[in-house]
Amino acid sequence: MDHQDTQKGNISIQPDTLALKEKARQEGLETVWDRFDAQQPQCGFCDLGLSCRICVMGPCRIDPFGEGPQRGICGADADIMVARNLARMVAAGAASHSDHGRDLVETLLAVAEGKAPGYKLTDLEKLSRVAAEFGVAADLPPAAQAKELALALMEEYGIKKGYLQFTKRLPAARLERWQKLGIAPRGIDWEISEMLHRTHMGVDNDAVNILLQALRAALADGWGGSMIATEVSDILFGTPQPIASQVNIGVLKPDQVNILLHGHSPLVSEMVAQAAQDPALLKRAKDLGAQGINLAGLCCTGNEVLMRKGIPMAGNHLVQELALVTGAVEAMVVDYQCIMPSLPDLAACYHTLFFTTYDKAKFPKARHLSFSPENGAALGREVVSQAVENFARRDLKRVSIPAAPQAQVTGFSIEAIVAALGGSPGPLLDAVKAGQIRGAVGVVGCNNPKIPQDYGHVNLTKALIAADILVLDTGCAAVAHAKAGFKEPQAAELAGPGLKAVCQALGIPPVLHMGSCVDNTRIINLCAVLAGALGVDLDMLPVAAAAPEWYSEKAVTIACYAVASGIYTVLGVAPPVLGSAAVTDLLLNGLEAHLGAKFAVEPDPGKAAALIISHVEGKRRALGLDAR
Ligand code: BF8
Ligand code: SF4
Repeated sequence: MDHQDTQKGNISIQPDTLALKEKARQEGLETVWDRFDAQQPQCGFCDLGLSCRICVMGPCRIDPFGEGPQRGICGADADIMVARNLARMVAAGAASHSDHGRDLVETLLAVAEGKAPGYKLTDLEKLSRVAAEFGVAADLPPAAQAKELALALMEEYGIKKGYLQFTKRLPAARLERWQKLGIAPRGIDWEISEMLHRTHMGVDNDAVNILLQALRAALADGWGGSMIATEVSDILFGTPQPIASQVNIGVLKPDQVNILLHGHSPLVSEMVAQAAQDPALLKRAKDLGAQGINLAGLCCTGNEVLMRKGIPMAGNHLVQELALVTGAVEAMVVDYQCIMPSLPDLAACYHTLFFTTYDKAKFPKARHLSFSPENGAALGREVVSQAVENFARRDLKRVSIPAAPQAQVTGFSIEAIVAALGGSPGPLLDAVKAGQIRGAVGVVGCNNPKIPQDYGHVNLTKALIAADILVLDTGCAAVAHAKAGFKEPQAAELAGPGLKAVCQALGIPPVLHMGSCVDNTRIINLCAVLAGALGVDLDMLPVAAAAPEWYSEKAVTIACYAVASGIYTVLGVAPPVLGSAAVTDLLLNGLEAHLGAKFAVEPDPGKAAALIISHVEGKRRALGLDAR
């Protein structure tokens, strides 16, 4: 199924999406699919990576058929152009998640200094554990530990001597490979900024050399900025533990004040969640005729508060506009990333208030409340208070919540998985060795209107669990899986006999939610733990990753750090590299000799599953485990 199906109107496999898209059509409201259609045909040069607007001698294009120009005005050929474009995507993706991590570190410091009312140090055990990795003395009181840790984490962003601290979590063999290739990550900002420098006109003109730095920038995110985001979020708000919740647009309540939490960071949403429990605000909501204050998440902010608080999930990337079309949302509060610029206009078609909270992520027509660690708690209260007052303005004639919520269990941090296994990863390894579980695959990433929403995620994952492969998920993929019912313990019935028996014995679903997109670092950390326990490098493990419906620069970065970490990665959408045979060959083949892993591109979820299953069985064989 390719994007032509989408153009024929096959936009989603989800009934709630289809019903609300129809409501939008009836009300004359434009959504992402209308704009997608209006953009057809999309630019073939850009699709192949063969256009460049890095400087204003250009823009330039290269003719893929060999008849027109084969070089840009500066002399860049197809290989240079494609490599530079991909590398800049990686740099932007790494910058996004790593800057999110920086916001957490800034707040950690403010909390340690007693300047952030409403926030606290929640997981002291993790604080000590991570602080110890940075050489912080164990006998300091928590606030002092947090301060030293925050200052040490800030240094990870700058010019470091040596390599990022979290890379020490890896087997030595992996670090040695990186050092040999010159891709062991130094400072986080250093790698991102060097990537931009090297892709300026006339700097690095060797496609392979450019791509190696792209891998290093991606590793600076995966084993740096994103990992910092995950660890510090756990320290501040608690490490997730299994918790029951719900998913799909049916989590909005017709008789309550509905507030949607959208974006990526937990810093604002945690404060909104605190304020929503304030007795005075709850009383005011009741006085205005609402039965309560209902919070629901979208995208990765939704994943953050779902994992830690069980706040239900309204939907993933392609639902963000339609959630407003329910007419039942009093307020949407956003932080940053993946927030469609169309939202404020759509909110204005209803009574919905649209709040922006970061000075680095403003939207015209939004109500802007400027967040800082110092004022976060007050800001949360302000959002909830305005949302409550807005309940009276809801137009009941335009309300439609076309689905009943689906149950899910979430909250599978590594700590929670190890606890479910009885305190050590041993039983998981035993099940893998015995062949009951063949391997594990991270199915992650976005929605993309080129693919019917959730078709890729749900069908790939269904095939993997049926083949006794444990699926770990994050981001928008996780929402798709939950809506399909894969995150209920009863979903064990959908798994092959081996995985089913393990899930039933432990009372867990066959698809484990590990969090938001920065929490892909939980997956690579888990791989490092398993590799360490087996005494092998990560590329020896029977594991893989897949991003069936990815759209964003961040997803390219994640895929790059997965492959550089030794994890075979299958993409459902081709990145814009096919204009260079050399770059394409490097990604699909050449990397493997150096990193033990490579990319594949396969839009058909059935065929992607076959590739992954054969990879997992091949790795089992190489480890001397039974293979099918
Ligand atoms: O960081 S999966 S659409 S929401 S980029 Fe965005 Fe993609 Fe969703 Fe989360 Ni991740
Ligand atoms: Fe054209 Fe080269 Fe400038 Fe790119 S950098 S726009 S290829 S002249």
